[in-house]
Amino acid sequence: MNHKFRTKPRAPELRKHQTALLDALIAGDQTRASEVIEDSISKRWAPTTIYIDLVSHSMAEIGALWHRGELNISTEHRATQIAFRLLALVKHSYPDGSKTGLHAIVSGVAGDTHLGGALIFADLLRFDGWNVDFLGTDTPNDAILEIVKSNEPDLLCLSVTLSEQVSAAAETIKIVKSAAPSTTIIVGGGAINNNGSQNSLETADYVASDPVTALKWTTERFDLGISAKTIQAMLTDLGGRIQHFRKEKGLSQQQLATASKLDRSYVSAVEHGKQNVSFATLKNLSDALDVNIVELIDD
Ligand code: B12
Repeated sequence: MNHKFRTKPRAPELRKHQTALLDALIAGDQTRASEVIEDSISKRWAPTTIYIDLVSHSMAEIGALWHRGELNISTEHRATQIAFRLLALVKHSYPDGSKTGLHAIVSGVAGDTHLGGALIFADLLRFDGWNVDFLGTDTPNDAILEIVKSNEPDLLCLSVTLSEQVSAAAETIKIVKSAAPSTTIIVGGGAINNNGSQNSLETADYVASDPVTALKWTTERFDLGISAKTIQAMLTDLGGRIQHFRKEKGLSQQQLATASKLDRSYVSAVEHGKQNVSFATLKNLSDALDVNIVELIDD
């Protein structure tokens, strides 16, 4: 995944954030909920961790509490609206990935009014450099077909939450595959967890409940792995990451250059992706920035 923030929290720290977020959402405390998310952003947790292990996890807990009658509908609705704002906060705090030139359409199927899952998958594709049209929820089949025919996307992603909505997804796949057979279709969402629901979706190219697995699949299917990247694109991304960490530490280019025994002009060229740096230089830079070398090169 092409972004500059990729640390993984330890299990106890993640649990602490999960509890704090759930409490804030139940209390309807937007400020406290945002603080939890801002803290994880400041710790450079990967967007997938924040989206899935924090926000999505809390929404599932809220759903379970509501289902058991331990939470009323207004509290669930309020928590959901806060959660959407949190997702927007995460989205705007992380850069989109380098452009792949590929286009995806993401939508909830007809009858499904659950927005969160589709929204998360749309954002994760954007972080991977996809150009995404996000249609929201409950999109009728003919509307999906119309936009597929006019925009000819590389990928159509359908989100389906309830098992009774799986037939709507199957119908969408049928009409899209007959009108635009080259469109790759992925189906995901809560309904996919229910055993057996996949059978009627066998004409989809990929069916997954876990968005990270689905992203990995798209990377392979569209050959977007590291080997597909040019050296220039890799150097540009490396330079961007070095600049990000330098600014985060409040260092000038001169200060970083001095600390890593380099010229200021060399550091400037590195940050602009104009230097094919050696491993030794990279080691000096990572030491001076006090970050793991992997964080500089990992895509
Ligand atoms: C908020 C909410 C609502 C809101 C939705 C508001 C909105 N604008 O989104 C409202 C109040 C409208 C609602 C309505 C209903 N809901 Co509701 N809802 C929820 C709740 C609490 C949170 C949903 C959410 O945002 N989750 C967070 C997202 C991120 O999770 P997610 O959708 O599962 O998505 C993840 C994965 O599935 C996956 N994914 C999702 N889409 C895609 C797509 C692709 C391509 C891929 C690869 C992956 C992927 O990635 C996401 C991240 O991990 C859930 C609880 C839960 N477990 O989620 C119940 C829940 C989904 N709802 C439920 C029910 C029963 C209903 C109603 C039938 C209630 C009713 N009697 O009216 C209606 C049905 C409405 C409809 N026709 O769709 C049940 C479903 C049970 C089931 N499996 O059948 C749940 C699980 C609650 C529960 N524990 O019982 N709901």
